[in-house]
Amino acid sequence: MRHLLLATLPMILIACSADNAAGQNGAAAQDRPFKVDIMADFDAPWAMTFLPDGRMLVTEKKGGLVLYDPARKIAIGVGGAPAVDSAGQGGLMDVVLAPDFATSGTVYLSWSESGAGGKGVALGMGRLAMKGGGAADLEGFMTIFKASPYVDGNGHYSGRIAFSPDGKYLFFTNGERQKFDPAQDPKSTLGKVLRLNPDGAPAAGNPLAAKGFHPAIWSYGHRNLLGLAFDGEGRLWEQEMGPQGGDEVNLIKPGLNYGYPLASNGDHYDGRDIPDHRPGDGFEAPKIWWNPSISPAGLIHYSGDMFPQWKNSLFLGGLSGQALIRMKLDGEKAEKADQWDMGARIREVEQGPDGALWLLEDGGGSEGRLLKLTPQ
Ligand SMILES: [Ca+2]
Ligand SMILES: [Ca+2]
Repeated sequence: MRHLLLATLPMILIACSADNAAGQNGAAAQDRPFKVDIMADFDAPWAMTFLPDGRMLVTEKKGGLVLYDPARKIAIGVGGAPAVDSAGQGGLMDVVLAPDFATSGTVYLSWSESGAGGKGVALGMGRLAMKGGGAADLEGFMTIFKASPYVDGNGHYSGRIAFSPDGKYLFFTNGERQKFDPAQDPKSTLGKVLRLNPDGAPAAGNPLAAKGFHPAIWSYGHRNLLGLAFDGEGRLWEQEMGPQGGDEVNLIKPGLNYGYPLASNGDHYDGRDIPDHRPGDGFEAPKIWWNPSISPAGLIHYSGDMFPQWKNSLFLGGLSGQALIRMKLDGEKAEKADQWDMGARIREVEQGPDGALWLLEDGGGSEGRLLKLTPQ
């Protein structure tokens, strides 16, 4: 049963198979420190986030926002989410709770839409409210920021959201929309990490505003930024899908230029060379890169107790790489640690309240599964 087709029903029991994903991958399961339980199946899910009570919100590419209760395996379609343009790489994208969610109920979403000039990624907020009969709504939803400019095409929206640990700032990623040069354009928000106030206005004191850059810009020279996470010591880490052979994990510092499309350890898909990162070239080099590409998706910093050996690690999923990837942090250093074949495109990673690791696959038609990883 596909819950999205029944999104108008207030409560839908997700039918999910009792198959064991670990078994599906045969002998590889023995090499893993985790077992995999299949919890639910969504329609091309994109992102998830946990509520304080253990339920989660899941976005689906075509625009569905789902409130899912893992304890009861019940999913509710949430009303009030914005209309999306889901062509190509577009859709309903990230979902993140406000730092004061426990009292405000505020939820942030990002999505792609059509507008003046073409298409772009937008950011909005609303209040999650439970209604009678088990229904849920986002009340008072409003758009608070839009990428600029909107341009034609259906790719590289990015749209990741992360709050600073002090809760004062909302960091938001805008992709370069497969247009290359906007990543270096000081007036455009494309190909940038942005720092906003929680109401969506550019934060005061951003590092390049006095030099005439768009006031929201925190760092620039990025391509398709599909993961953003703070570590336990307040550093901001970002991952981006690079050109061929140039996927990156970057340590984001204010005002720096990360090089795209002037420097990349990969090269253009049409074969044209892009100079690799070199010391002294004026561009900030990635801490980790992949060649061949793994097509990274999602990013978390692990702080849980369930897998103590994973403390102070970053995790991301691989789309073309069909993997779960762990990286080990040591201050400003990062290195590749583990890469486990998951046999499916992994779109999103989250840490659950008890320290379990949760993954979302990328597809529809029973290929958009929610997986829970716990110790073997
Ligand atoms: Ca998430
Ligand atoms: Ca290169």
